[in-house]
Amino acid sequence: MSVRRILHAADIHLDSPLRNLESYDQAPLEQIRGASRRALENLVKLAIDEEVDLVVIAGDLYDGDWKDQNTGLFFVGQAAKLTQAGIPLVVIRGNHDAENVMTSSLPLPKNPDGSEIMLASKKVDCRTFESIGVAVHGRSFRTKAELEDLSQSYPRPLSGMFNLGLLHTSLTGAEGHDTYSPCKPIELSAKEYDYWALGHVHTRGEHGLADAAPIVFSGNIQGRHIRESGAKGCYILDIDERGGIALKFHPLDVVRWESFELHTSDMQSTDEILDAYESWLGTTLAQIGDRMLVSRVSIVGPSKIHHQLHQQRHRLESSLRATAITHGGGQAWMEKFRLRTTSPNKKLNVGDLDGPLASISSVVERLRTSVDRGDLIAGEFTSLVKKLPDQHETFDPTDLQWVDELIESAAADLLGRFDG
Ligand SMILES: [Mn+2]
Repeated sequence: MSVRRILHAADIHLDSPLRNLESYDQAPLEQIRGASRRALENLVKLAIDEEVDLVVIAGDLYDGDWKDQNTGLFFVGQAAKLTQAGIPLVVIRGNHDAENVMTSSLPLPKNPDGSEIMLASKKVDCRTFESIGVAVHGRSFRTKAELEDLSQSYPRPLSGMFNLGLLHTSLTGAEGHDTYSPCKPIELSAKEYDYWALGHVHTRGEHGLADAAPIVFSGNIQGRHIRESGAKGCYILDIDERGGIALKFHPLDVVRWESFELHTSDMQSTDEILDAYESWLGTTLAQIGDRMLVSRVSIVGPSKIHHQLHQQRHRLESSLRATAITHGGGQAWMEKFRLRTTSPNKKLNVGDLDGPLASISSVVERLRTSVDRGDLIAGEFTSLVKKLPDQHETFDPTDLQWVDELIESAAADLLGRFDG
C-alpha cells in the first residue's frame, strides 16, 4: 500500500452566531459572520488540492439546531464537492449537533462507494475503505450530554487495515469544555487502533502515549472569540506502507483572533503605546497573510503614567481603534480594550496623606478589600445603567475582575486629578 492521506478536522460549528459584537461600530460583522463557512470551503479546497483519500470530522459540525435550512444546505454543497472529487467523508455528531438537538435534516450526498457520510448513534458504526485499506470506527452523540465513556464499546481493530477511531470527547477534561464521553489516553491506546481523531476540545494538541498511536485533537477550524486565538485548522496524516504517520497542521481560518498585551512600566506617554500597537499590528499582519485580524489590547502592570492612562482611557481606546483602521489596510480591527495598569506605588500610605486625598484613598482601600464590593457597585449603578443606551461594556457586578478593574480605574482617575 503506497502513501495514503487522511484529513482530520473537528468542531466546524457552522454558522456559529456572533457574541456581543453587533454593538461595535466598524466591526467587520460580515467577515466574522461568514468565517465558519469560508473556513469549511478552505477545508474542502485543501482536501481536493492535496488529493487526500479520506476526510473525517470528529463532531460539532453544526453549532446547534439550524436557524433555517441554509446552514444544512451549505454543508450539503461542500460535502457534494468532496464526493464529486471522489473523496469519501465520515462524520460523527458531537454535543452541539447531537441527534436529539437537531430538529430537521436534509438528505446528504453518498460517498463514492455508496456509504453514508454520517455515522450512527445507536452503537459504534464502521466504514471500511478497501481501496486505501482504512477502517473508521465512530459513534455519534445521541443526546447533548453523553456522560458515559462511549469509547468503551469501540470494537477490536480490523486486521490488515489502518484503524482510525473517530470520537467526540473531553478526554480527561479541559478548561472551558464540558465533560462529555470522558476517557483516558491509556484506555484509547488499549484499543490498538492506529490513530484517534478526536473532537470537542477547541485547542489542538496531541495526547498519545509514547510509542503508542497518536491521540489528537485537531481543534476548531475557525476561532470564534478572543479565547480561541491563534491559527486554527486541520491535520493531514500521511500514512506510509508500514502504517507510520506523518502529521501536518494546515490553517483554515479566515479571521484570526490575537491578544496584544503591553507592559508600560517604562513608558512616558500614550504615543508610545500607539507606536507599540502599530508595530505589533505590522508584524502580526505579515504573519497571518490575507486573513482578517481581530485583536484585543490589554495594557497591564505597574505604570508611571497609570493615572494619566485612566483619565484618558476613552480617548486612548479610540486612538487604538483608529490605529488598527489606519495601519491595518482594512484587515485589522480592535475588538476590546482592557486597561489593567497599577500605580507604581500602589500601596499608598494613607497616614502620609491629608485632606481629600486621604479621604479618597481610604474609601478606595475599603472598596478594594470589601467582600461585598460587587453588591456595593451594583447598588450605586444599576438604576443609572438602565437609563443608558446600548453599551459595549457589559455591566456585571458579579464579575469581580470587572468590578476590581472599575475600582482601580476610578481610583486612578480621582487620585490623578488631585495629585496633578
Ligand atoms: Mn463539542
